[in-house]
Amino acid sequence: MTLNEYVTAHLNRSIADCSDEELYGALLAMTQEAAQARAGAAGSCAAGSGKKKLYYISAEFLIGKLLSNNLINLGMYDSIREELAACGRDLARIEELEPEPSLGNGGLGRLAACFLDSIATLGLNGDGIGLNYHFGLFKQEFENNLQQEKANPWISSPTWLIKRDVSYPVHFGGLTVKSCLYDIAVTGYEGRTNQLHLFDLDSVDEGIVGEGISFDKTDIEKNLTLFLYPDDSGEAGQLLRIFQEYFMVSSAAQYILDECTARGSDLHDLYDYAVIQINDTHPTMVIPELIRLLTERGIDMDEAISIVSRTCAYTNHTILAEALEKWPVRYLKKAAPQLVPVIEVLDDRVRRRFHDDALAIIDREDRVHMAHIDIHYGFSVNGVAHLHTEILKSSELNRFYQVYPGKFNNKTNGITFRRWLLKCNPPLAEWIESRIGNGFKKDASQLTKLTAFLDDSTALVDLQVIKHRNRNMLAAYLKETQGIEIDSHSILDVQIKRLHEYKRQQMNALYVIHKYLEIRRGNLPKRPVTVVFGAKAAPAYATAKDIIHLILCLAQLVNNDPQVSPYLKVVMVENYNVTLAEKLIPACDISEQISLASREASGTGNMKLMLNGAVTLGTLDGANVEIAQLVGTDNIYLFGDTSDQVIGRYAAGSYRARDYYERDPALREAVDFIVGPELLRLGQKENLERLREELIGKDWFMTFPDFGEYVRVREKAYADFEDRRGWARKMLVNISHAGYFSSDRTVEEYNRDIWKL
Ligand code: 26Q
Repeated sequence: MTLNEYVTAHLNRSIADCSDEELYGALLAMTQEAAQARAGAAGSCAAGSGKKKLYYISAEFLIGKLLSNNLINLGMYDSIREELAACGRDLARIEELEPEPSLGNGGLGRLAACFLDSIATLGLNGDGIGLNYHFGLFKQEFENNLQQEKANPWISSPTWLIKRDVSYPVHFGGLTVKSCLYDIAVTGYEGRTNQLHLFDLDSVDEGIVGEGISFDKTDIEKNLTLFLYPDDSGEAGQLLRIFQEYFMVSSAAQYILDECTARGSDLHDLYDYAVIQINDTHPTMVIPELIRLLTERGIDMDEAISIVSRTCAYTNHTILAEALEKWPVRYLKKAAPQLVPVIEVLDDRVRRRFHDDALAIIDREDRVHMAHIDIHYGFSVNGVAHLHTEILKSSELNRFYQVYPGKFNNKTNGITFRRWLLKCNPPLAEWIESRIGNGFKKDASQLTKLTAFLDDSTALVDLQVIKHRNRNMLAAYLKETQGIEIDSHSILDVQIKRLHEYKRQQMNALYVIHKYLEIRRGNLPKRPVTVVFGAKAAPAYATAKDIIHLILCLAQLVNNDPQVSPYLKVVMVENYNVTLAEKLIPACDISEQISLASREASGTGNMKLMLNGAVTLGTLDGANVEIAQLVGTDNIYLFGDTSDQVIGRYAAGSYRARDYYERDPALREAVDFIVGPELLRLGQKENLERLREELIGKDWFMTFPDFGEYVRVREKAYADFEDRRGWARKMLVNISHAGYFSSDRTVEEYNRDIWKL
């Protein structure tokens, strides 16, 4: 059916007479119908027709806008766009009307979304299960150079959410609620349609949200699914987080048991019908909850533990000790008292078997180590990049690796090329197709065919033209939506990711200060540089917010300095999200991946940027290591201490930031500038002084030892950029070798080694 036939039938009007809102509604409904038709179509699940099904449970699914993505995956995009264009209508404008579901923070949630796309594309039988947060992650606004958090309502009519007639009781201590379920169709590219199941609670009341994102943290029936990661610095916030997690996994466990029973399982063989991938520790309670439910249904404890242990697999996304969940037993007793005896049994067995505190589930301070439950009572433990998995095995989880070597495996992350190339960068996708055909859309490894053009002058010029066009598109978009002007002839140097000290946005900011001072001293760059930041800071993370404050003050200073602004511009985009990422990534020249070596589990922005022809400036951390191996050292800018050096320095406890500060005048100058008169005039003394103190007194993520080399290598990259042909060649090498980072490859490996669907 054409769009015109659809609107004629449903609205009794032609395209030309419809508003953009009406067209959006019609397209959403049409797409939803097409997706559901495919979900029901016989034979659509060739590769996934076995009886086992995957359940990917995650507290986050950062899916992004769905209209264009679904149109592409359903094969309707080109015809709809042309049909609209023929009536003088613009699909891109219509897409602007779609709110972005903000059901994730960053990498972990976006990975889950990429996996759903690949699972459906590969025809695998697998659904996602999570929560339907009404306001998702907060919306970021800048006021007086400070981050403010605002509620971010994204659920409005028309919506992709389809209410299902499914409900489960969830028992909290002293309170029983009934979950309800919404589904979002997940359309694979020329593949099958799976589902994202999002549990919610009818009694949740959006009206209780006051100023910013404040609300009564104790009124569980009204607040349970309001926000993703409410400020969890205080006890009430942490408790709410546990209530959310238990609500999610109890609903999920009941749903899975029902579905498997309906498909023929007698529950003794649950592992033949279900494999549950636990995305970080947030859904860990699904393990004790399933054990509890199986025993309730008449299976004895020993067997229940064994069944569940053969069903669940765990993915670790971090080595930061402070990010590993450890919940006081006291909290669990409040949120999910019925799980506590089960967890005690699990702990007791571990203690009797190993006699080792380091492997225990409940520690001496009565805290439950969630990851330990996953490792003992799951059959697989995977890291998300080669280096990360090796570090888990050799240090962070070494004791576990010694007792369960066979459980550990690596699955280097990936990204879906449908969204991160076809959707976000049509000019590049079309150019690639014109050179190597369209096989790369389903088999990303075919991108290596592009290496045939490494010495083809026309190809290299084409790439520069495409990049320039994308920078123009970005400039227009930022001007229109945020009032920000950028020079599309400048080098676009981009750092976009959650704000965290280990990711070291503060080191990038120190470079900006250094560059600013150099320009003021008359050392002018050959070509202007635009430094772009995009990042949200967790509401209770003071240092992260101080770093945002510094960057915003710097932007104000630099951009208004007539001596400097022709050469240097600093942009911090407001409310960085998937939608903005899709605009920034195709335009970027230099991809900042500068985490402290050993701390970034993988990174996935690094892959998206590489795929779109940006060259990485980074440390040997996470998946950067694998990027470097693929492109070779001529096509990536590496600097900084190695992970072994960093781990050694942490172990020795020998790092003293102040020594570097005292020894290195250029560093000292940049650090002191944070509290110099120029910035104090624009910012808050308290925040800026606190940040400088944090750096000199602690610098826990060791920016100072890497700073000098970072500056030198960054300057080298800028100098190399002037060899336009040489740079285009680097771009092409990066694009050609990005195929490895397709999430289709990652998901195939999960299926081969873990899920076995
Ligand atoms: C934990 C406890 C209480 C409240 C919140 C949390 C919490 C929330 C979010 C802990 C961690 C996260 C998010 C982690 C995350 O995004 N990790 C990233 O995962 C990516 C996908 O594997 C990797 O590429 C990144 O390296 C990793 O940082």
